[in-house]
Amino acid sequence: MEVFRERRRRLLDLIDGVAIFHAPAASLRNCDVEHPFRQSSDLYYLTGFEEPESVLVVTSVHPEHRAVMFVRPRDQEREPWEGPRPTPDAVKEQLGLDAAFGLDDLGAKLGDYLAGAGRLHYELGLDRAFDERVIAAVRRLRGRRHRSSRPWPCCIVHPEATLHELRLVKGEAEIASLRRAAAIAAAAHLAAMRHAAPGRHEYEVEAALREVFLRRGAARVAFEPIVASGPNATLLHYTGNRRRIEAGDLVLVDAGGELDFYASDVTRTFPASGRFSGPQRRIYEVVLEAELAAIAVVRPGATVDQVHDSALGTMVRGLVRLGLLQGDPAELIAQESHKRYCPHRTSHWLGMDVHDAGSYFEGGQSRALVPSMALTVEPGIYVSPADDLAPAEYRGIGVRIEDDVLVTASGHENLTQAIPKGVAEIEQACRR
Ligand SMILES: [Mn+2]
Repeated sequence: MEVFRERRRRLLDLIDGVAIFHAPAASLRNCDVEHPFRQSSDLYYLTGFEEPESVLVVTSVHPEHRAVMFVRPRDQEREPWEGPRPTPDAVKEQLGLDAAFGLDDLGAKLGDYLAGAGRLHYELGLDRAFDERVIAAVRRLRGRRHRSSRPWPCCIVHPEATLHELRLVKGEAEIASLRRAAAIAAAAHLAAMRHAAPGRHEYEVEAALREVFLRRGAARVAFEPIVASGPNATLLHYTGNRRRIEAGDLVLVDAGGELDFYASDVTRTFPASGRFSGPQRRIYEVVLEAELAAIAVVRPGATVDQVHDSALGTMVRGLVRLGLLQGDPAELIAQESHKRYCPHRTSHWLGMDVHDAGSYFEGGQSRALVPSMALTVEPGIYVSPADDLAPAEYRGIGVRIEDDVLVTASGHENLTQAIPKGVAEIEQACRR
């Protein structure tokens, strides 16, 4: 509980006014089956509370309260099915709040909490129905501006400017969770390398990944696993996972588990039959060189752009060397000719969300890294099977290599270092 209280205290230092965070409702999958519920990262970060539809109000303007929650009321009909819901009193006690109410009180009380706040910290657009309630409360306060001198929330600020700044720099407990999530990703990727073989299906490799994640205590995968064999590896977000793996295929596996609400996100690309072909190995070595060069840049003070530029420069020089691009590497990058083969950026923040909260720019400049940020490094080269301009031997090859990297005081720590990625290591791990 103390860690969540401390986070709310730190948020209060950043807000002047009121912040509202709310959990989604359980959502319908089909007929009367629901999607598994997963708490909102912002709400969990501040409370550790996992109930759907909960609303947290953090306020610096209320005379007595700083943190208040509204929770689903008890429901006699549902409880035999879902178990008892915690009462507001229990929630107040458990979470160390100043007050807690049933959600049915939200309409009446929201205006009271917003009154006097010149700023409302709230993420518009996540949930239109909830937006309506918040906007209605704001408009009612504005309607009183003739008779009340108290500020009303004329300014609505996205949490990127406040809470997400806190989430971007990880605390000790968060780093420990990221490490554990990285360790289960390592075990899962090794299992995938052992399972992938000509004649097996992509979904059988997916099953091997999921088995490790679940068995090692991940509540769920951090995102739908990608198991892309052969030409499927050139589709960036392929998640069909139905194809039969053929001899001579590369298999690209992009998968991570979510442990204690923290994600891992790792990609490895390996030969199904245990040995790279010549063209596969040449592309692979370019991507590997780029990934190592980019990781080497990660240290306090380096920018996200510098990490990306290091990877991209290495890949474009490699693509020229292999005859996939012709010309001066710097000019090719300036003209964006690389996008044919290297269409995506190199990094994203990693944390509770696999593409974690936090802005990538600061004062119009690429953001400088500071210790305890976590990011992925994941360059890739993808040659479409239909690319008539590419030498035939490279068509249909897709390679991405991705690790999870923590910025440390002296440089970086690769949290997923243990997963094979050198050519010889990979070939060995794939041979059963
Ligand atoms: Mn990623």
